[in-house]
Amino acid sequence: MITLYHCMSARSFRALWMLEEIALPRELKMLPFPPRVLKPEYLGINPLGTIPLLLDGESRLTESAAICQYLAVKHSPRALNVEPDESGFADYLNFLHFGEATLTFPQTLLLRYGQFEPPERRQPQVVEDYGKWFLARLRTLEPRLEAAPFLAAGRFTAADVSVGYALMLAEVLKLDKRFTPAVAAYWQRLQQRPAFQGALQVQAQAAREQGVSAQAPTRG
Ligand SMILES: N[C@@H](CCC(=O)N[C@@H](CS)C(=O)NCC(=O)O)C(=O)O
Repeated sequence: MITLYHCMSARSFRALWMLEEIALPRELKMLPFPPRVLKPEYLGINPLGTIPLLLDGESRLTESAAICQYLAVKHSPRALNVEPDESGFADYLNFLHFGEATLTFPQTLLLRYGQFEPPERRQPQVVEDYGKWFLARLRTLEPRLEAAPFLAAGRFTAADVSVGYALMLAEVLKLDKRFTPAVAAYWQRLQQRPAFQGALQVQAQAAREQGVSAQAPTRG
């Protein structure tokens, strides 16, 4: 049985969305955010203190893009995964990692210096600069999404989950109004997926059942 440690709408949402797409049985353990402060015993399970943490037998993963890749390779060959012999394999790997490494990195600076730090430590210039930085990188997807509904191999894959989460976070950060047209349409398409909707419902229900605030810290 897979166990996923998750905070409301945080990067671990990528893993939860994947699990919903594949319909895999799993145990979902909700944590308050940030767990290293509000649930220090979690450091005994994950010394990094970060989420996601996915446990699957002997396997242990703490990187959301790696979890998407792991679940796709293991449980969704030729569907959510793109195989090395398929055209689109390189695009698939590239966008799977682009979602976290290139898109989500600047977003974390907006969260920290726009919302999480106490007012006297906030940095409006960082928020402005890295918001522009994020949107400039996102714009590189526009021609691709004008030509195809998804990022790789002509179908919805784990790469779309990875990038889709960055778009979800962009909405929280109120950057979605500045999406280019094909990116905005893509984001609408992704949100209509039953598994995306299912993941939102599952985390809300699990938060209620486990006594964790259903208010995502990133939605502040
Ligand atoms: N690159 C990692 C980053 C993991 C990460 O930093 N997660 C954040 C939540 S989105 C976290 O746990 N922050 C709490 C902390 O750093 O204490 C991934 O993609 O999963």
